[in-house]
Amino acid sequence: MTADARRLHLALQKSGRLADYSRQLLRDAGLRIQDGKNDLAARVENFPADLMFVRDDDIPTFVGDGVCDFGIVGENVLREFVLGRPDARIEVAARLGFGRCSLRIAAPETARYDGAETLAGARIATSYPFIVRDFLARRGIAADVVKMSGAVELAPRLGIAPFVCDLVSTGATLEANGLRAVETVLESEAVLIRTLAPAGEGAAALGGQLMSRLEGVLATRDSKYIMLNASGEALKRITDLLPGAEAPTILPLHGRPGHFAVHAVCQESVFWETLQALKQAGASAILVVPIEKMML
Ligand code: PRT
Ligand code: ZN
Repeated sequence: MTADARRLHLALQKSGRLADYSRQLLRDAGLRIQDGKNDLAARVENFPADLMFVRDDDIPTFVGDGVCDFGIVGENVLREFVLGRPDARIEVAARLGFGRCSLRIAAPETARYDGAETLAGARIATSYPFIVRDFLARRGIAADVVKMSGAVELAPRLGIAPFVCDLVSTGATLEANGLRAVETVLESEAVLIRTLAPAGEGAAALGGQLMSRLEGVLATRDSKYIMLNASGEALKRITDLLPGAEAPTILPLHGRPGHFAVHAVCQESVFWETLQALKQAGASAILVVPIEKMML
């Protein structure tokens, strides 16, 4: 393949919890995904990239082998894969902030639990045997890990294992099955992964362009532009309160000596509590506006 003919290959989940968010992220980065008949692959019309739609479990393999340059997958799936293949040629290029969940060990609500030592000699059913074994090994606990590919929460009732280790977001599934979380093994969110397999110069340049667009989208997601007025003596208190703002712009207000306009990009969510605190600190005419595009 010649360098100028090179297109990037991206692996996304075909359907499931990450599928819509993954496509939306690419759209937000300005990529127009061609609506085709083929639901396994799609071309990006305005950027040299092709998308492959696969099971999330296959994404680390494709990226590690260099079949795909990038992929979007949950950290839970990535970590399970990497623990099984420590030489995997994959790096995390960005944390994406969606698909948040935690991998937790749970026990029947009525069972006694006095800390991780309670797990010694017990059986734990999970779809993530490498992660659970690693968690136990780090604590010097010997337990029996049983792999199940689904319906893990049924294991205690079926007599397969008294403990389970499964993903939890709201906790409703655990509750519905009479289980309670006792340990958090991993906090997870979707990540953009990138191959470390040799990909040629054309791919490196394209990858850089894609990353710079995605970083722009991620930076603006929670970012807000905040404007307010304040008197000179309140400035220090106010700028200390601005969440994630590095260097606010401070401009004198025309016709109001000793008063200033403060403009800042806040790289974190701006909550009502923050606005109230700003007001109490002496800010007035506070305006918070979304940022559409940003290139860092
Ligand atoms: O078909 P494919 O293999 O691609 O998809 P999948 O069925 O393996 O995965 P999918 O789409 O269910 O999840 C994809 C990724 O989303 C996971 O690998 C996690 O990184 C992330 N994620 C976020 C979750 C959850 N939240 C989640 N709640 N994955 C699974 N769950 C399960 C949870 O285990 C429970 O059974 O959803 C159920 C509801 O959870 P509660 O706690 O809200 O009741
Ligand atoms: Zn899966």
